[in-house]
Amino acid sequence: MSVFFTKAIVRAPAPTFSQGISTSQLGSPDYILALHQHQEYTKALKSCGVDVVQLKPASDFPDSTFVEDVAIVHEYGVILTNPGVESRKGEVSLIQTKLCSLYKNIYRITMPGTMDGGDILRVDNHFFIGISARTNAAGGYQLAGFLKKEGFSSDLIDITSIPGLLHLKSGISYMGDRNLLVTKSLIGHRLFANFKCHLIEPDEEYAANCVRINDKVLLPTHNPKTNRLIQSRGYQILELDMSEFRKMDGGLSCLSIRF
Ligand code: CIR
Repeated sequence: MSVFFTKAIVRAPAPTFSQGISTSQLGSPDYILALHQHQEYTKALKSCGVDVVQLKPASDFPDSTFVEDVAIVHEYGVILTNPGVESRKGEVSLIQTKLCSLYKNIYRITMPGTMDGGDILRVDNHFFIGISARTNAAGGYQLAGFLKKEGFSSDLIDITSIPGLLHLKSGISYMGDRNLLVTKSLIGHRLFANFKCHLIEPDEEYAANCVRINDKVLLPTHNPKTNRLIQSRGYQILELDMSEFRKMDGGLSCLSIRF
């Protein structure tokens, strides 16, 4: 289930997109280009065989295109997060009606717990829960408890001292078959000792956030070494230009909730 999906939820960027949070220093995003890139992303999801629910842009929440951060969805239910920055907390109620129409089993991360979905990496029936500037230990333990009730195991992994990692999934992706793509800062971690870890070269670290969906892998453009690495594992790649989302600190995975 962690690489096989039938549905996805996306939300196109709103006209206020450039007012979202950014540390990238890559300049202000071009809104029209961002819309185009988002359409290409949505097409790519569809070509992987998933039904895509497209939510309306939400101008009150400039970061709301990064839907992955507000919910964790698995086959038995949904965990609504409590985003780690004030400006994003309202995004949860924007999406909950849709998710409540799909699942009855809804849990919530509540204060003092905070969590961004970008910190949660599912690997088969196990979840790695990144403790970051956005997800705190209280949120991590709440999630671990909800997951345990549904039969999933989990580990907390502290990334607060790793410079440049906004979320856990900024530095790691699961390709299936026990293969992880991992940045240098995470590769030797004891929690990944039982996996086949493949190093993402330092000059392509943005590509560590890629997405395996069914028989394909979505990968940001201009990462030739990572492209070769993934192809050598036998996966088919769909390259997507993510330039405008990268300017707002967003990666490929954060643009959708896949389930
Ligand atoms: C933020 O700082 O919250 C947004 N500008 C970017 C969020 C990216 N989300 C993700 O990687 N899961």
